[in-house]
Amino acid sequence: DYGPAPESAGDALAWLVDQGSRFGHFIDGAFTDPRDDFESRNPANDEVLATLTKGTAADVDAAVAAACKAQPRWEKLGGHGRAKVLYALARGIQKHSRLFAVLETLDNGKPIRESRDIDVPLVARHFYYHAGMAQLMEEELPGRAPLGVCGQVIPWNFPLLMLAWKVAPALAMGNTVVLKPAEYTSITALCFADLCAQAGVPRGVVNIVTGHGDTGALITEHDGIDKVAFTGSTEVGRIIRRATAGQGKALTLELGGKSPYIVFEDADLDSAVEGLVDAIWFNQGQVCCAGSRLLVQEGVADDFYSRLKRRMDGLRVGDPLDKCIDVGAIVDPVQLQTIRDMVDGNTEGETYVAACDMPEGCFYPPTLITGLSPAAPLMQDEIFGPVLCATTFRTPYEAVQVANNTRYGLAASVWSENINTALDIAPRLAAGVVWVNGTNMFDAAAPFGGVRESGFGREGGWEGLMAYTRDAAKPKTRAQVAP
Ligand code: TXE
Repeated sequence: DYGPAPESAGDALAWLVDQGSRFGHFIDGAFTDPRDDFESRNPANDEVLATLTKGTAADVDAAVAAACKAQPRWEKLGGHGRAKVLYALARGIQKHSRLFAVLETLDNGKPIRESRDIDVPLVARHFYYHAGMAQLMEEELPGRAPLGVCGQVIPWNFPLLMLAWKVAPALAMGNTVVLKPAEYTSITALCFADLCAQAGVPRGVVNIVTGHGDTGALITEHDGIDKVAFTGSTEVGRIIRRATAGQGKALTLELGGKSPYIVFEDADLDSAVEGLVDAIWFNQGQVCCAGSRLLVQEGVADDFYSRLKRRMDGLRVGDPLDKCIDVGAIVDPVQLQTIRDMVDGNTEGETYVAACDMPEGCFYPPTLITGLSPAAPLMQDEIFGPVLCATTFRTPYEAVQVANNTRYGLAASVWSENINTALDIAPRLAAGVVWVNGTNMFDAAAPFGGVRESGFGREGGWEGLMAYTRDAAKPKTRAQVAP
């Protein structure tokens, strides 16, 4: 019994058809004429969902000019006034949650269960939280001022959630934004733009420009931008850091990861196996903080691997709209090829591929590679796919050494039934967040971000809000005084 029938794509496709399935940018409160420069496809069946417009220098100039013009009035509206708008956005997300969830699944390939139960609820929570903070800050935050116009570039793995992480705190603190979604997954951002127009977001406060990396660079390097917030690859993060360094722009970067998942011999092994389903097979492993590096204490390694393999065989890979699916489609054939190349290029250890039925197309099976040395390329490089790389350790000291043997530092998980072990190990790990007997837990109130090559700055919580303000007594940056 495979349970209920697949979610119907009907409403979402009807919405796309209503829009003509052709999109321009959203600038100064209205959609620009579509130019059909590139396509957005459903990775599960390769069907074209919509045609999109490439953001040119003139488009980015227009978006930045609209954001600049709108910013002073948005700031003067005050925390309570801005909260009203943010509450309206949160309610709008909830009201249209099914539409957003199905669009996200169609465009990205992630299981509907995830977009419906995780992504979209977290998006609504993010807007509610920041609406509340906007109200609170009116009294609680004297001496801070908004930065001005924020240029935000986001990736394809959590399209709407990454938009919420960027837009909600920026707006709460009185900034205006120019955001570029990833080229593979722009549709929910455009649907959000539509919601902005309905929810009473003043024109120019939110601007969405679509396009590829060159459009992203036009935004991040634009003179009229005061702060850049980027989530994506470490390579592009490096380019952005270099380019913005001389411009006096505020910058936060949330980049890649290779997060350790440490299982001690006294852990509840079944819970730790279940945790791995979330850590590495959630969103096909296309998660910056995925627990992609498994470290198991030697004495329980064989037992743990056999339980894990049994669980892997039970995972269902297939149509992302099917509510019973655990693992959906990889976002794009290029990403699929990258995963294949990395796994095929590996010469170490033993590879186990889940014995599940595999559909045709842009899918990759849940994979476990054991017996890797800590320095093996697969233990060091981010795969960004449903591939778990494993090694063993003997002592807690060795666990910490191996866990920290990485250029990244985004997240970590520690599994032990002994609270002393967990609390002893957690602070020794070089990671922005450490989960104990858990994984991938997020909340709008909890700051998230990395150390080392995983980036800097925090999103969420108090720290995330502060990253969208400046000391009101200090002079503005160059962009902030530009006409
Ligand atoms: O990322 P890019 P890609 C990692 C993951 C993945 C790899 C490549 O390992 O396999 O990166 O993915 C925009 N200036 N992560 O190529 O290129 C781009 O248009 C400004 C981890 O998709 O970094 C998109 O909107 N912007 C990660 C966004 O940057 C530029 C999530 C991300 O694309 C730009 C995604 C430029 N020069 C990938 N070049 C995470 N941390 O969650 C590209 N972009």
